[in-house]
Amino acid sequence: MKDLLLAMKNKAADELDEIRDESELENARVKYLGKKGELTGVLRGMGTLSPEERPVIGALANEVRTMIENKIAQRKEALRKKALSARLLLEKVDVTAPGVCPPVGERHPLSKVQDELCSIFTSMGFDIVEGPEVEYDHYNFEKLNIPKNHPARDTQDTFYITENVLLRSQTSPVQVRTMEKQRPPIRIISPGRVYRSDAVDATHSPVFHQLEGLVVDKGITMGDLKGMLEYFAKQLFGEDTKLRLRPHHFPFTEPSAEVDVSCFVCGGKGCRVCKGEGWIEILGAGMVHPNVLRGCDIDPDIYSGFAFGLGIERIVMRKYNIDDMRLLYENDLRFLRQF
Ligand code: 2U9
Repeated sequence: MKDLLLAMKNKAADELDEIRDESELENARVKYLGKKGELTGVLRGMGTLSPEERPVIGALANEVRTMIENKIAQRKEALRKKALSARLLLEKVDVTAPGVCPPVGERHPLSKVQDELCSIFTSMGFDIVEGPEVEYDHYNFEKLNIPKNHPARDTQDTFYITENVLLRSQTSPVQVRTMEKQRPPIRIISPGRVYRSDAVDATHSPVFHQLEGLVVDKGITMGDLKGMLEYFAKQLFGEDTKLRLRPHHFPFTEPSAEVDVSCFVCGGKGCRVCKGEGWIEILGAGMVHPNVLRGCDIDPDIYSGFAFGLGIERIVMRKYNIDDMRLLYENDLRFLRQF
């Protein structure tokens, strides 16, 4: 029996050394140590041994078992290490390889200019207020002194959802809603998307962006409007910019004016950008019509206010000398990357 065990010890050691994967290792474990394994078989035969032989053979059998168990554990660890280094070799990462640069986007020129306008006005203490693009006729027209059949409805024709619900043609309803909710002093701007029933051409789009402003308080005058707009124009177009107000008519302001800045390219001498005029129109403005104030329960004998409105596309086109508005909506990266 002793010879049998010693032979098993050598055979198992040789066999285990040769093993290449974990399933073979498991087979070998069952073969030697399993219930029907070779070593178990030998141990079963120990009943036939004399009392003197039994402890000697018992100790040897334990030695063989420990050797096999240790060998299996060693082989297991060796196989695990081998598999890991094979995987590492296969999956190795070259940290010095140049990275793949993801394409990085750019802010759209319309967004850049809208942000710039907002930061100029917030630096003057204006709050930014937004409102719905789907509006009631009541807020878009009636409250702004544009009753049904008023000729101004033609120039601001928009898209109707029902007879009284439409896509706003200006951001002014946001200011009306604010005046209804809030008592003066009011100092707000409302940037946003507006809609008009216009055919697409180089200077028109049925969807465009406006920024309007409103100040209402006691003692607000046209002088305040002009001073504020002068500061705004210098911030946007440069310190040397001059301002010119031409009389105009809007139903919601009285008096009203169209506002020009001196050409920021030629300084006023006349060039291709200002088409020889020396001046460039940038916005409309005026003193809030007493009917508009009254409609929001603000007494025009106590309070007065000014308002202004500008088309953001128009400012972008002036600022970057773009001659076709459609370029702003086509999203051609060759165009957009220039700004
Ligand atoms: C309230 C009262 C008055 C807003 C104003 C303009 C003048 C103006 C145009 C510029 C180009 C619209 O985008 S555009 O076509 N806007 O000229 N907007 S005053 O007046 C208001 C607004 C709200 C309660």
